[in-house]
Amino acid sequence: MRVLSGIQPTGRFHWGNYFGAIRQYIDLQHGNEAYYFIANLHALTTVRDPEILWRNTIEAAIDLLALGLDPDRATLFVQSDVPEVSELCWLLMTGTPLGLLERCHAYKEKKARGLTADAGLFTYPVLMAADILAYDADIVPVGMDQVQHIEVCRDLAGSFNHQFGEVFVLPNAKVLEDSAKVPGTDGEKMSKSYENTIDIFEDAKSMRKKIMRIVTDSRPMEDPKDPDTDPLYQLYCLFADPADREVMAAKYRAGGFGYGEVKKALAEVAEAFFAEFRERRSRLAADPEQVAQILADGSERARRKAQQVLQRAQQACGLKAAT
Ligand code: AQP
Repeated sequence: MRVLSGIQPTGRFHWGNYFGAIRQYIDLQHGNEAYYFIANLHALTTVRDPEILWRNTIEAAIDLLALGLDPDRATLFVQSDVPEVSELCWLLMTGTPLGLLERCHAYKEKKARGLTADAGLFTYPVLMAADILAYDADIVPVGMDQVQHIEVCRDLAGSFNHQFGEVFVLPNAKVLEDSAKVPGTDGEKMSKSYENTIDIFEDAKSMRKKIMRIVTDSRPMEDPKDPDTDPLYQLYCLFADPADREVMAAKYRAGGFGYGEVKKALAEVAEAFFAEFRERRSRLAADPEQVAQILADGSERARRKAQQVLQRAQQACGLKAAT
C-alpha cells in the first residue's frame, strides 16, 4: 500500500497531532511505501511571518524524526519542494464545484469564528486533494477532522477520472478509533487555534501547569463519576496501559477522590511517555545539516513520483501530447 499524509508547520505539534496522526505515520512506515510532508503551503494561509514559517518547518521535521519517522523507511519532504503538486491543484480546481468547498466544515468553522476567509483557506481541500493524488496514495492516516477533506479528494478524483479516464487512485482515510478527536484543556477538540493544546515537546513545568488547568466538572469529591464522558480521563487513557486505565476508571465510579489526583497521574505518565523522544530530539536539533539532507533526499524522491502522476493527468486532459 502507498501511504501519504501531511502536517502543517503552524506551531509546535500537540498531543492531538501525535495521537490522531503522527503515531499512525510511524506505524504505517513499516510494510508500506510511505510519504509524509510538512504542509508549508497550507500553513501560509495562517502564518504570515517568513522567519516563523521557515523555523516552524525545520522544527516540524526535527519533531517528526524525533518521534520515530525513519527516513530509510519513509519519504519525508517539504510540500513546496514539489511544485508539481501546485500544478495538479490547478487541474483539479478547474473541475471543482464551489458548493462542494462551501460545505467543508474547516472553512465554515473558521469563518464562523470571524477569521477572514481568503481564497487559500477556501480552496485548501483542493490543494489537499492534489497533495494526496500526486503520489497515488491508497491510505491517508488522519484525525477525524480531516475525513471530510478526504471525501472531497475522492469526489474530485472520481469526477476527473470520469471525464478524462482512469488517471487518479482513489484514497481512503485511516482514522484511529481511540484518538480520532483528542480533547484539549477546555474539553473541545485540541487545536492550535482554540489555544487549548498541550505540546509534545513542552517543558515539564509548563506541561504540568496546563494539565492542572484542564476543565473538570464541579461535582463534590465524594460523588461517583462516569469516566467515559470525562475529557481528562480520555487524555489519561492515551498514555496509560489498559490495567492502569481500569484502576482509574474504578476510582471514578467509586467516587471519593479529586480530579487533582488524575491530573497528577496524567502528568507523570505523559512525561515518561515522551522522555525518549525528547532525548532524540536534542540530538537531531544539534545536527541541522543531517536534517536538511534528509529533506533534500525526500523531496527528490517525492518529485520523481509526482512528476509521473502529473504527466499522466496532463496527457489525459489534453495539456500534453499522449504518448
Ligand atoms: N485534536 C485532534 N485529535 C485528533 N487528531 C488531530 N489532528 C489535529 N488535531 C487533532 C490531526 O493532526 C494532523 C495534522 O493536522 P494539521 O496539520 O491540519 O493540524 P491542525 O488540524 O491544523 O491542528 P490544529 O491544532 O487543529 O490546527 P488549527 O487550529 O490551525 O486548525 C491531521 O491529521 C489532523 O487530523
